[in-house]
Amino acid sequence: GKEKQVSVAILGAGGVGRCFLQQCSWIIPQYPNVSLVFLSRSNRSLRVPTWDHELSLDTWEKDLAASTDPAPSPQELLDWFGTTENEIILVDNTSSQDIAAFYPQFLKDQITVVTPNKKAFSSDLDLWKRIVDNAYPYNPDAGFLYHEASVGAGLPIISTLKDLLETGDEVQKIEGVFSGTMSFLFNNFAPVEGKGGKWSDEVSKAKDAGYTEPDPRDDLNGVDVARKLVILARMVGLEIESTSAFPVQSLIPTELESCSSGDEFLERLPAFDDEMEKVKAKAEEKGKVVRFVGSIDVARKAVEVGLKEFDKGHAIAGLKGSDNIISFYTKRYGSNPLIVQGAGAGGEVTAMGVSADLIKAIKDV
Ligand code: NHO
Repeated sequence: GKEKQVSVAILGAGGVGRCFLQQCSWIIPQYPNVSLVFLSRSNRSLRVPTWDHELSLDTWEKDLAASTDPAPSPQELLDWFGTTENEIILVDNTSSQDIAAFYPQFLKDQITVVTPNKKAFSSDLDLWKRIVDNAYPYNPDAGFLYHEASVGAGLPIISTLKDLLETGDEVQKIEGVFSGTMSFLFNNFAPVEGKGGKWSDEVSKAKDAGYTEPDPRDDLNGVDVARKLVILARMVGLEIESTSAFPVQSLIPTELESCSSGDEFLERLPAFDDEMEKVKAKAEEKGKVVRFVGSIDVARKAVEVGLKEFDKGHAIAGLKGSDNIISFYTKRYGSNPLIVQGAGAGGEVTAMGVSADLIKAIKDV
C-alpha cells in the first residue's frame, strides 16, 4: 500500500543477490515509503540501528564486508521483525534449506516472502503444504508469497500458470525445456547445424557464465529440472511427495557421483565425453537432435525428466543460448498451447524475476 512504511530485508548476496541489489538501487528510490533495513550472506550481516534508518544501496558491498555481525538465525530475524510496526518484505536469495523451512513462521507473522529459492516449494510435501496454508490467501491474516524466479528465472511461468488456474482454465499438460544450463549445453553440444563442442567444455562454459547452480552437478543430475516440475505439478493439484517420486534421468557418470566437490567433478568430466558423443550420434543417425526436457501430464498424474530426441524443425530443437521454452496445454487454449520462451538462467534475468515480485509485494502489502 501507499501509506504504509515498508522495510525490505535481503538474505544472500551471491550471483543472483548481487544483480538483485543492483536492480533494487533503481527500484527502491521510486517508492518513498520503502527502505532496505537488513542484508546478509552466510557469515555476515548488516542491519539498521533503528527502524527509521536505511542501509545504503550504493555502498552495501563495502559496508557488508566491514561488518563483524554474523548472520542471525531465522528465529532471531523473526524476533527482530517483531520490534516494528512496519510491513516487512523478506527476500531470500540464498539456497538455504533452513531458511526455506522457516517460511511458514515468517508468513504466519505477516512477513511477506519473495524468493527464487526452489527448496521451499520442491522439498517434502509437508513443508510445501505448511507454506501454502500459512500464506495469504489460505490464511487471510498472513504475509504474501511470491516465487516467480523459482521456475524459468524472469520468465512469467508461475504467474501465467496462476492466471490460467485462477480464471478457471483446466491445465492438461505442461512440457518443455526448464533448465537454462541444460538448454545451453545441448544447444551448443548438439546444435541443429554444425558439429557442436565437447560436452565437458560446454559444462565448464555454462558454469563460467553463471547459468549453473552453485555446484553444476545439481543441474546435470536432473534434480534442478525435477524441482521446477514439482513446483508446477503441486500448483496444478498433483500431490507429488518429492523429486524422487518420479523418473529423473541423471547425466552424471556413475564413477563421478562420489566426487567430493564440483571442481573435482569438472576436472574428471572430460574422460567421459565419449559417452555423450554416442548419445549425440544415435540421434543424428535418425536426423534428430537430443534435448533435456520435462513434462507433467495432469490426467495421468505423470511427471518425467530426461533426454528426448527431436526433429531438427521442432521448436525445442531450435532454442538458442540458455533459453527455456514452456508450453501450457489447456482446455481453453485447445491444440495450440500457450508458450513462454526466453532466457532461463543467469544472475540478471533471475534477479529480474525477484525484482518484479518485490514490486508486486510493495504494492500488495
Ligand atoms: P550463490 O551465488 O551461491 O549465492 C547464495 C548466497 O546466499 C551467498 O551470498 C551465500 O553467502 C548466501 N547464504 C547462504 N546461506 C545463507 C544464510 N543462512 N543466511 C544468509 N545468507 C546465506 O547462489 P545464486 O546463484 O545466487 O542463487 C541464489 C538462489 O537463487 C538459489 O536458491 C538458487 O537456486 C536460486 N536460483 C538461481 C538461478 C540462477 O540462474 N543462478 C535460477 C533460479 C533460482 O533461473 C535460474 C535457474 O533456474 C538456474 C538453473 N541452474 C538453470 O536453469 O540452469
